[in-house]
Amino acid sequence: MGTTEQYRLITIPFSSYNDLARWALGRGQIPYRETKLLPFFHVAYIRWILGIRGEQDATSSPYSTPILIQNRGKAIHGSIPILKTINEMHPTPLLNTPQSDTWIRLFHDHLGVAVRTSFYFFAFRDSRILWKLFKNNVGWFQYGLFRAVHLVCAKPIDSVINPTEDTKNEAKETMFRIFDKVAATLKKQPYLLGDKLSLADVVFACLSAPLLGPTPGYGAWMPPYEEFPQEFQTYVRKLCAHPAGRWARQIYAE
Ligand SMILES: N[C@@H](CCC(=O)N[C@@H](CS)C(=O)NCC(=O)O)C(=O)O
Repeated sequence: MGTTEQYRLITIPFSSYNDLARWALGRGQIPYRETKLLPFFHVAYIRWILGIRGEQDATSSPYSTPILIQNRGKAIHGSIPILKTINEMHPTPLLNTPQSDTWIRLFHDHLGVAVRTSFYFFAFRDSRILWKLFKNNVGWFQYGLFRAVHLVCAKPIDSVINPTEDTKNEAKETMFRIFDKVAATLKKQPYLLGDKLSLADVVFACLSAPLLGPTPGYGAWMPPYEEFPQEFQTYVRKLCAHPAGRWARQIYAE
């Protein structure tokens, strides 16, 4: 990778899809600047200031984050394309790639969404947690603007960003179903694809991180778990104690 290349990462900072991109850049030792955006503002910024529109997929809009922009203007849209590009561009591949796609699809399409839904359900419902999360992750101007807009349009904003009780319950089931599947595979081998670390392992560990904390090294400020309701605390304790959760924490720490 050329040393003159400058990289800029556009994020909604607390999302684990974005942490996956940060992980890849860190692992590839690629210096970058992060532009951190709050939900809704990300659409305006990506669409009208950057003029970028990505592919819509099952889990997000055409303006979803992360987006990696190179100084020549090329934009890579999406956590998995960013991870794969960095892996391939590096002089020696960082990770094994063969046959990881089935796992990666499962984690990207289902695990990441279940983590996002679970975390946002509990964090966004409690305004003290929500405002702390926003305040500690972006600059004062963006935070103040969001609060001002929220004063006038709280209802429509909350109806878009707050998951429902039903989707939260489905997300919890998905989490344990995927954790059980991962743990069953790890009974036979140390990593998901055999005896070497692969992209699939990293995607699992990074996308799960917000529910396996505190995870030192997470690239955004996250509210302490003690401030969340009991239901959330019991849920994350179970995930952390699950064999797949213990294994993911190890991978994440490496
Ligand atoms: N397919 C995307 C999913 C990422 C994703 O869901 N990002 C969320 C983070 S909260 C997002 O930006 N959502 C806003 C949107 O879809 O406009 C990827 O892998 O990067």
